[in-house]
Amino acid sequence: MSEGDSNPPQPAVPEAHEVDTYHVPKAFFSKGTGKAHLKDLDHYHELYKHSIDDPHAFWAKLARELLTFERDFQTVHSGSLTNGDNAWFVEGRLNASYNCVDRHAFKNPNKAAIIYEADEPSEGRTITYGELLREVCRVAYVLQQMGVKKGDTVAIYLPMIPEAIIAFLAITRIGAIHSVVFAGFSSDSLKDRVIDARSKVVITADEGKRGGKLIGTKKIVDEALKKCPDVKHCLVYRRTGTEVPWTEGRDFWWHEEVEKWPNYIAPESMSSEDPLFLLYTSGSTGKPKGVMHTTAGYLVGAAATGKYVFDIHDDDVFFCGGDVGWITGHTYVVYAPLLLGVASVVFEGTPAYPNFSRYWEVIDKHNVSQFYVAPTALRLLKRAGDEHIKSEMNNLRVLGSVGEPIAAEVWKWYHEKVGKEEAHIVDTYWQTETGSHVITPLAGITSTKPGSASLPFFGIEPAIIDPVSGEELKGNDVEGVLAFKQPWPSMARTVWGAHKRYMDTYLNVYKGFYFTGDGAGRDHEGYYWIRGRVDDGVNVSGHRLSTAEIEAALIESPLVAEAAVVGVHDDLTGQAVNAFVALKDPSQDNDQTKKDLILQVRKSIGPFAAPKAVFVIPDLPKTRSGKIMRRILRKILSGEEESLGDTSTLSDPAVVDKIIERVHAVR
Ligand code: 6R9
Repeated sequence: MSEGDSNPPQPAVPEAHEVDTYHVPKAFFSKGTGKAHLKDLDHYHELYKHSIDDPHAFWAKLARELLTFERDFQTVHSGSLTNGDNAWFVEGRLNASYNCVDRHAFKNPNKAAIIYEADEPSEGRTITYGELLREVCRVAYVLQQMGVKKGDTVAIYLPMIPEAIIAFLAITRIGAIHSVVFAGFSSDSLKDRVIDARSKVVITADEGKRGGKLIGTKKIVDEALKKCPDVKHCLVYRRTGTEVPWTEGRDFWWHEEVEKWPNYIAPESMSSEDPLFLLYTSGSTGKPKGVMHTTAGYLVGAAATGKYVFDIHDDDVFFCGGDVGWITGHTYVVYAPLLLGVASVVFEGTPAYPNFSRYWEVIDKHNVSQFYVAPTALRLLKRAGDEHIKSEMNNLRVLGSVGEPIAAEVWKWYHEKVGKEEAHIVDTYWQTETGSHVITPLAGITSTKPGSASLPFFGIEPAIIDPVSGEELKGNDVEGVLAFKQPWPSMARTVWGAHKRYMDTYLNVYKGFYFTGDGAGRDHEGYYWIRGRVDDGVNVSGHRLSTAEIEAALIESPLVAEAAVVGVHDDLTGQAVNAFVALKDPSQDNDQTKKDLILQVRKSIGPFAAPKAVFVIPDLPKTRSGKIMRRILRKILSGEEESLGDTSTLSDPAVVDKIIERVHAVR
């Protein structure tokens, strides 16, 4: 963080009288079992205090309650935030797929595990826990036959189909590590992630189907694998049946391979701290970070938040609209619902296909009790008009929000129109690195304020830190950056192959604390308000991107001398990517160049990262030490030219007027 790169100041914590407090709707208790897992807010406070005062006793009890360990642990936690060597449930042994599948399959083989809602509403199917066990075992066998061993990494590049979940669980069953790459990423991004993770096998599909459109999934994989000589095998699920290019000896059809193997394979015994998965997330430099989670701690976090935040009970049907390519899908499409033995809706499509009623129809059709989605989808649906909400959604008792701050008016719309004032809204704040929710209301328990993620989850001890002095700001009514004072079970343990980067990004910024990278305020009642990233992150439709990564993609073009990317407010996507480029040859400044540059980012990272606008400027605003002052670009874009602040530190202050001129000319 530096003067040049910090985000604009965020609005102060709203005054008490400006904010409405919402209590748990009465109707919440007339649905489901009629009771939340906790008694009331006092019960939360009591448990929370226990979780902070005696985390060992608290987590030991919860871990034993929620997970099945094949060998019990003696040491609940060792290590520290200062040393970056945290380990949980140390001597324990367990297997993730056993915990998600076997134990439910033995008890309730006919219970629904996955409800597949295909892109076309008429397709789709339900998979029971008994079936899931057989499918997972057969794919586990296939992977084993391909030479995948305990500790190896396997990449998943799949659309939102049940086979994605089967793949997760098959990999963990044999003790391998999954590394899912969101199927919207380009072949270049896939290649980088496959190489960094040293994945041996890639699991993919012939094509994807989303919003009525086909996506050439296998083609993208083929392109990536040209530069991944270490990938020996590619397992391909037939989703659409189209002809795809085939590399003999490397590519194998899923349906042909699984037929060869038996329906049961014993789960590999894993140590609590064995890696469970890698998931790449944007860093403040161009290179994505392979965030590593381990087995027991992550699973305890997923199950505990599933139980208390979403108030999941045995007969619930849980629908998380997030993609398995992001952490939200990992924890809340796959692990939380399956660990708790309930049905998880796997939705292949989009909220707009075949029309804007799709989510609501899915909720009715499957009697969904908890629905979880990002505000960007809600903004789209709110804008589409309330006439699309014809469904009754009678069983709905919890509505979750994730990925970015939710504006009060969207929150209220969610509450009134979707929830019909009968469902409890939980605005859940967390990150890829935290593994599961860290600041969040508990469904059925916590009174909420639109726009606030409310109170810390068990074991999370937040600190608001003054970014200038580095001192913790005690008491209420404070504003600063958000950090955590104690380790918690589901925190990431390292960045794959780059532990120093892990330490420098999260644990060395404020010694003894975990630094989230977000600005936040704590109001007069101790409620937390997340302000957004203070680093170079941009949040587009709930996708976390780094400006550095997009800049790196732009600079790959031979036309570009320098590039600066900023996120600016966008009504629909939350933030939008705007790119400023200085060209090597100024005569190339034309529409085609701009189109090419947008294409360049699409190709290099993925369509979701494409700049909404590209501005060609003579030079970037830079300090004398060469630091790009993105703050100035952000202000110009948001029409705040009058309050650019001190520009005298720029190496060429005259450049500012030229940029303003350019931005105006384009608009
Ligand atoms: C789960 C997920 C993490 C970043 C995080 C913050 C933003 C997430 C939020 C939220 C405000 C919420 N964020 N949830 N901001 N309110 N409820 O999104 O993980 O992709 O790693 O992004 O998203 O800025 O630091 P990830």
